[in-house]
Amino acid sequence: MRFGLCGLMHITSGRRRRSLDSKLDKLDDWRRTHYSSDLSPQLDGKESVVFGWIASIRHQGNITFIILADKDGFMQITVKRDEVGEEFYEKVQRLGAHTSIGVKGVLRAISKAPNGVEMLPKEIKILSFATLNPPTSLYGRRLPSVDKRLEIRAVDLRRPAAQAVFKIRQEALKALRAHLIENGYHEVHTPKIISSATEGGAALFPLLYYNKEAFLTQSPQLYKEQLVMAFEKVFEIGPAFRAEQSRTLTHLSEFISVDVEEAYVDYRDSMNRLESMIREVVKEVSERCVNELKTLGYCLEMPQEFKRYSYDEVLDILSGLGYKLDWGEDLGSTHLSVLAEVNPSFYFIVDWPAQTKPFYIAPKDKYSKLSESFDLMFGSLEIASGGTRVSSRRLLEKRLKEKGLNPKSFTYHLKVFDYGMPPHSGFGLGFERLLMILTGQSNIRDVTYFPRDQRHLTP
Ligand code: AMO
Repeated sequence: MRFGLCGLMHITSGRRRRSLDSKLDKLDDWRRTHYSSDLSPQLDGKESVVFGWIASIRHQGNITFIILADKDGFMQITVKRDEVGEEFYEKVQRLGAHTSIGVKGVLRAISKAPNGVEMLPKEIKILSFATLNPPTSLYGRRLPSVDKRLEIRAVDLRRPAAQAVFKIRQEALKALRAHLIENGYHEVHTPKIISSATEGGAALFPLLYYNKEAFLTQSPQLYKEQLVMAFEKVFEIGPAFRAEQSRTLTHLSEFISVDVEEAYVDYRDSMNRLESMIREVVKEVSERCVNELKTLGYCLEMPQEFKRYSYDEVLDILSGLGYKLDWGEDLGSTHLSVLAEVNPSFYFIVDWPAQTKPFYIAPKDKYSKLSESFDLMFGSLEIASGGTRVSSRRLLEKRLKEKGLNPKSFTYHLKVFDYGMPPHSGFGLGFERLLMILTGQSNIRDVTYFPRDQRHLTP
């Protein structure tokens, strides 16, 4: 059986698979000496062992060029028939894209190859055959739909553009964590199985917890607030679950929430922290992911400042553009699109009516209808929200009742407030939404390894 250029024949029968399995080599004591990123012309003449999967294979006369991909990039294996002998050469002719191999050989500097070096192989191990054609081409300009690609997500993630997105994800995560730890925040983990809603009753996933009803958490809100009593400055980067009723390009049923909470500060400090954290992440990503951003053909321009518009100012702007909104109403998608034309980059909307915000957000003062709250926007996309918290038990109970929630369901939380809850403030940031902005992707599923939404419970 000969595999075509970059392609594979469909070999689906069990007999065929068994026959291929019998042709596989064992890893034995072969171990990698170099990743593609370690290779350079300086290694000319050195022995090396490399592993990876075949990104492409091209036969040209008596030479076969294999482009081998590993976690860091690509390398070239140049198989010359007269140097490797017939048996080796025949073995190579059986290879096709996505096959996993190991190669031992000598490195040779050559300007045309990736990293300026190619490998002239001496031994090869075939470690697994790809027996099906993936539904997506790695290099195709026109991508199949996300739904199609998600069917074999593990292979779809081998696309250079996907690799670029997820390397940026990794760098962004590192930068977020480093920024918070360097600024004195303590990383925490809070329960994901909880007994009551924190972000309103509608979007909860119920589950059976022994013989009781429980829920997957919508956010670590109440726990992060409790933890400031002992640790003052805390953060968590973890999953949050929302039973979203609509399918959009910006909502997941399970997303990663970056939650920050701090004692003895208010919402102005939280906004400053959020802005400096995002600036740091953008700086790190643009410095460390130059190649990845180039692969994506994307560059994020940062504004001089993150402007702060009050809710009332936003209403005035919208009204000036012919979009009337009653005071106290939340902004709809049309309003957000209009605002995105006024400010397509990062900006805050602050001082929201208390009625639009959750029970734990503090009113501006005793008689005000406004709250000490903010949303961080990027054009029409909300990336984060936060605010000063209610720190008095009496007021929290009142706010719960106003929101139609039963204070009894929150007894475990309310009683903490009897032991001297300090004033505190914080925010929650949708990590995937931030990534959409960092990578220029328009569908949140493209920045998520295995997205969960109404349609996807597998893979
Ligand atoms: P909120 O509900 O606004 O606030 O959520 C915070 C941020 O999380 C992101 N987000 C989502 N991302 C993807 N899919 C979803 N379904 C989804 N829902 C929300 C958004 C949003 O801005 N406890 C408060 C935060 C706080 O006050 O600390 C909270 O969860 O980017």
